[in-house]
Amino acid sequence: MARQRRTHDPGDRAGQANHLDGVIPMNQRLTFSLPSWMSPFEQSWRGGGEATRMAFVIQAARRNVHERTGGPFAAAVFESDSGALVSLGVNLVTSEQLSMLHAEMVAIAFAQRRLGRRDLGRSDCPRLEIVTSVEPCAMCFGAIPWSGLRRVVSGATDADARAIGFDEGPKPRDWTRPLAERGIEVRTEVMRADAKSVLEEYARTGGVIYSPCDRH
Ligand code: AZG
Ligand code: ZN
Repeated sequence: MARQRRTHDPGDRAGQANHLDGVIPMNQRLTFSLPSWMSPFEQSWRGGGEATRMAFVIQAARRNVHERTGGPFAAAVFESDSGALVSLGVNLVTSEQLSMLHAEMVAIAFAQRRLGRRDLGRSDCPRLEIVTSVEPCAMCFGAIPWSGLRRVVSGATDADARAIGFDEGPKPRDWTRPLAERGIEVRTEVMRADAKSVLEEYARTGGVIYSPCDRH
């Protein structure tokens, strides 16, 4: 009988160079850090409505570009009614070398940790929304319903991100509809021109444009 191939069979690697030789061993804990400029920036939040929230998020994205701490994207979770800032995230893909660290993922993760719950949509808690400088990519689009967030506000569009070379992945063209069908309210193109100008500045100043499927 033919021997079944198992991916963890040590024989698979016999005589081959092990690409993990010399690489940091797998640890019990995965960490990533927010850039040091973010803490004072977060504390500067004074509250406000939708436009003020978006302006704050776009300013964070611009700062991330100027500080060269990641891609030209930021997102924040707010309490919809009070405007309290729950978390702020910026894109850390290049600085942390972790492809999952899109601004929205970082903001969602910090909101969940800060509140101590994965469900950000509990009906006995204040309604939460994510404000993102660029509309969610395929990954973040998927992550939003999993997080329980009730509302999404976005600035620049998928087309704006693609125009400077970002590949936003396989997302439905009418991406707001499946979210709306799940009871998630979506507002798009809020301060789009300002958010788009951050993308353009990043491209103009030589920022790394990575994609989901880089092949070398
Ligand atoms: C991205 N798109 C959004 N919306 N946010 C990020 O952090 C991204 N990184 N790459 N594309
Ligand atoms: Zn994303």
